[in-house]
Amino acid sequence: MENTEKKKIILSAMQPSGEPTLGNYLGALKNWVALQDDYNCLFCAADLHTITVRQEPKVLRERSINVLKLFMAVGIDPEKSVLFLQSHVHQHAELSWVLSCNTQMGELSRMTQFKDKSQKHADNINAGLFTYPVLMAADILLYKADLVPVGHDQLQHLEIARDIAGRFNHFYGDTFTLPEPYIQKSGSRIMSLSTPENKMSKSDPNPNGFISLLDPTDTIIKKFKRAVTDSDSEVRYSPDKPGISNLLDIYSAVTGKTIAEAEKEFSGFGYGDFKLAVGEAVASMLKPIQEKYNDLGKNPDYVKEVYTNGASFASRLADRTLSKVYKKVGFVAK
Ligand code: AQP
Repeated sequence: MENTEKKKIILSAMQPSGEPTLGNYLGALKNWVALQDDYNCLFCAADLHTITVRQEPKVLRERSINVLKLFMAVGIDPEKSVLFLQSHVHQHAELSWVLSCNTQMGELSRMTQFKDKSQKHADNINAGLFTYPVLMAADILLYKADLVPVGHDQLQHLEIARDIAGRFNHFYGDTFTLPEPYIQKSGSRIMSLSTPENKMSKSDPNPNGFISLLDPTDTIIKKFKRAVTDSDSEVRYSPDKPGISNLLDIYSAVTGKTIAEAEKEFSGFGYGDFKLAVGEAVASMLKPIQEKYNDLGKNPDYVKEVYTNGASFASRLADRTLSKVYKKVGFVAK
């Protein structure tokens, strides 16, 4: 990343909480690739965030590297963008502490993701789950990100990051850039194949609910064949047909055809033919990504070099902000 260019800064992250899904690709990764030429981009595997839900340490380590490999396999170019692991840049956790002392309990308790996740993980409602938005604010503010690509589910977290930044600037003088949401042009919310009322998630315990970016072709076809639809047989987009509408969204995003074109293409065909066509389109889109991913697997030294260089670059940027913050709050310089 050329720091001297006057391009706007974009930061985005993905949790290594499972194998990234088709939802992660269509809703985030595909857009990230497109942003690289016009912005200075930093992309990280958000491993610090991931431990808000209990993880198997060995699996987390593997998934963290795999997420970075997938970033590269989908087309994020380490020559253009900064790729790193969040835990490799210690300033994230340090800024998060300072920001948490400038965040109100009341603000955090309004976060819907906290309410959702604490219901989902009722046996482990830890303080990290509650303060998650503060760490996310630190991720963004450390790099003076102008823009943060967010889905609607993350808008509330971006707003709190802006509130925290604004409050800090008010008390201590101008320090942080107030980030704006970058609402992506494409990328509707992809829903679960087994429960189309819920979004497709990589940590879904039911593997039939999601398409992993690494699923082999026959698994992809099988999962689409099993996708929950309805008793009707018409391929039509409608709120009372969430399963078929989701498949139409996927087909449209993958082929570039409009929903109307897709409906026309499958008019008179049964669900079986349609599901097979969606499965085949997804599998052929993922094939080159999987090939690149497998090639990267043969070159772990290169992958390590990418995330090591990424972390040292990110750390230098982050340190400028953190040093300024420490000075402003009254810590003694080393
Ligand atoms: N189903 C989805 N459709 C469209 N976009 C999605 N994203 C996630 N799921 C979908 C987008 O992917 C980016 C990275 O997400 P994340 O890993 O930081 O967390 P998440 O949104 O919680 O993703 P998951 O897959 O659902 O993870 P788990 O299972 O751990 O909760 C974000 O930009 C998100 O909008």
